[in-house]
Amino acid sequence: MIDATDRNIRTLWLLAIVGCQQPVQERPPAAPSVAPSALARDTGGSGQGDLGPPQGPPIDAVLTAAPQVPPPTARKQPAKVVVALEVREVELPISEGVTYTFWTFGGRVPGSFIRVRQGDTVEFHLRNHPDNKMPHNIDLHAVTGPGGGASSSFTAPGHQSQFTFKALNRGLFVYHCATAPVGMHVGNGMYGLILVEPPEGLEPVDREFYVMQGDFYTVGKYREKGLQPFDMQKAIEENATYVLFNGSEGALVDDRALKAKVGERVRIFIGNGGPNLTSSFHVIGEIFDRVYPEAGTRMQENVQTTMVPAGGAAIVEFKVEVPGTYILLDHALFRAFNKGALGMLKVEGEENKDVYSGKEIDSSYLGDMMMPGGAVSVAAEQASQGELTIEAQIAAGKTLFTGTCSTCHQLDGAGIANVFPPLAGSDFLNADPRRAIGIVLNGLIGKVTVNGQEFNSVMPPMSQLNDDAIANILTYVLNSWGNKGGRIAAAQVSAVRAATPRPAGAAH
Ligand code: HEC
Ligand SMILES: [Cu+2]
Repeated sequence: MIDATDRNIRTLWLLAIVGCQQPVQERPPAAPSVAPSALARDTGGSGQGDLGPPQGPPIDAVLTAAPQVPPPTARKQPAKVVVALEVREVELPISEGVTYTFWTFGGRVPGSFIRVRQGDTVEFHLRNHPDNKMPHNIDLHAVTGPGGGASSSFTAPGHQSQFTFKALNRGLFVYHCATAPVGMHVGNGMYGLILVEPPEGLEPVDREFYVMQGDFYTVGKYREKGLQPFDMQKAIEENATYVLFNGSEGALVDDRALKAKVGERVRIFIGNGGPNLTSSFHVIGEIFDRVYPEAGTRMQENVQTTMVPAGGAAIVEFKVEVPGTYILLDHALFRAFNKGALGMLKVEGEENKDVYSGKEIDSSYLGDMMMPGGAVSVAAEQASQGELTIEAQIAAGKTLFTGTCSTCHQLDGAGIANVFPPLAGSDFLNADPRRAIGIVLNGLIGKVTVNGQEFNSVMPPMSQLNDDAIANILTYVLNSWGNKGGRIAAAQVSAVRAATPRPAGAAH
C-alpha cells in the first residue's frame, strides 16, 4: 500500500515537472483570442447594447399591474420610450381582514411592469402624489450609472423628477425605492420589474405572468386583524410576519389565480423585492423546462426549485400537460403555509391519464389559504365595529376549521376511530366548552374519553392561530354537527392565553 502511494506521488511529481517544462508554443492554438467578442455579442453585454440613437417618435411605455405583463415591444430598431410612474401611499388588504399602508410604484405591490428593448433610450418620469407623506426615488437595476437613477430622482410629495438612461444590458431587472431608510421603503412594497428584451425579442410563449415575492413586517401577528403598522425591529431581525406573492395573501388564489390551458407554454417573470429573504421558488406538480437563473442570459433546463435573491429575478418557462391546480410557493415551507407565500395556477383542458392518473389536489393541502368568500374578513370587519354576529363568527370559523382542525378531526367533525376523537356530538366538548380554548392553545396529551371511547394520543398546540380565529373556530364547532351551541369570544381566548403557559416549542 505504502509503495503504491509512494509511486503515485512520484508519478504526479514527474507529470508536474514535465508539464512545467513544456514550451509555451506547444499549447493548443489560441482560440480564446476570438472568444471574448463572440461571448459579448451572444450574451448581449453592455458593450453591444448601444444600438445607436433612438428612431421614430417617442413611445409611451405600456405599464401593467401584476400578474399582467405588457406585450412584447416587437420593434426592429431602438426607440425613445417614455415611462411615467407615480408613487402612491395606499392602504390595501395584506390578508383577509388585515390592511397595511403600502408605499407603491403605481398604486399596487409589486410596482408596474415595464418592458423595453435593449438599446432603447428610456425617459423616466417619477411623480410623487401630493397626498403622500414621504419623499421617494427610484433605483433601476437596468440602469448603467451611479445609483441606478436614485440620485436623479429624489422627489418630495407633490413633485416630479425626470432622468434618461440607455438600456445597455438585456435581462429582467428589479427596480426599487432607495430613499432612507431604504429597507423600510422596500419593506413597504416599493419594488417592481423592468424587462429589457434582447433586440430579437423573447421566444414567443402562450402566457406570460408577473409574480413578485416580498417579505413584510407588522406589529401584529400573522393575520391579526385591522390596520397593521410596519415593525422596524422585526424587519431588522428578518423575522417576517408575511411572505407574499404580489403584495397580499391570496393575490393569486381562487378567482385571482393565474390561468392557462393544457398544452400551453407558460413564462413567469418571478422577482423578489425582499427586503430580506431569498425565495426558493417552486411550482408544485410542475418542472421548469427552462430557467434563466438570476434572470441572466444563460439558460438552465429541467429545474425543480429556483432561487430568487432579494433584489433579483428569474425567468421560468414550462409547458402545462395536465389540467388542475398547481401551487406556486416559496419552498421554505413555513413561509408558504404560515406567512402567505402561496399562489395558484389553474390549468383547464383535457385529462391525460398517461401523464398523470391522480385526483385533483386535496383541498386540505391548501387549508385555510383558500379563504373562500371572504368570511374571515366579514367577521373581522364586524368585530372592529363592535357588532360581531354569531352567524359571521360561524362562517369565519368554518373557513378556518378547514385545513387546520379538519386535518385530524375531519371536515364533518367525526374524527377517525381510535386516533382522532370526534368533535361532532362530543360529550367531552359539550360538558365544558371553555375547556376547549385551553386545548386548542396548549394542546392535549394523555387519556381522554369522548362518547364512551377512550383516546390516548397527542393534540399539538394550535397557538399560532390568533384569538379571533380560535374564537370563531370554536363557535363554529359548538354550532355544528349536533353540538349544544354557544359562543366563544376573542376576549375569552386572550384571557386563557394570558393565564396559561404555552408548552415548550409552541407559538406564543
Ligand atoms: C394533529 C391532529 C389534530 C389537530 C390538527 C387538531 N386536533 Fe384536536 N385533538 C386531536 C387529538 C389526538 C385529540 C385527543 C388528544 C388525547 O388523546 O389526549 C384531540 C382532542 C380535541 C378536543 C377534545 C376532545 C373532543 O373530541 O372533544 C377538542 C375540543 C379538540 N381536539 C379541538 C380541536 C380544534 C378546535 C382544532 C383546530 C383548531 C383541533 N382540535 C386540531 C388531534 C388534533
Ligand atoms: Cu420610497
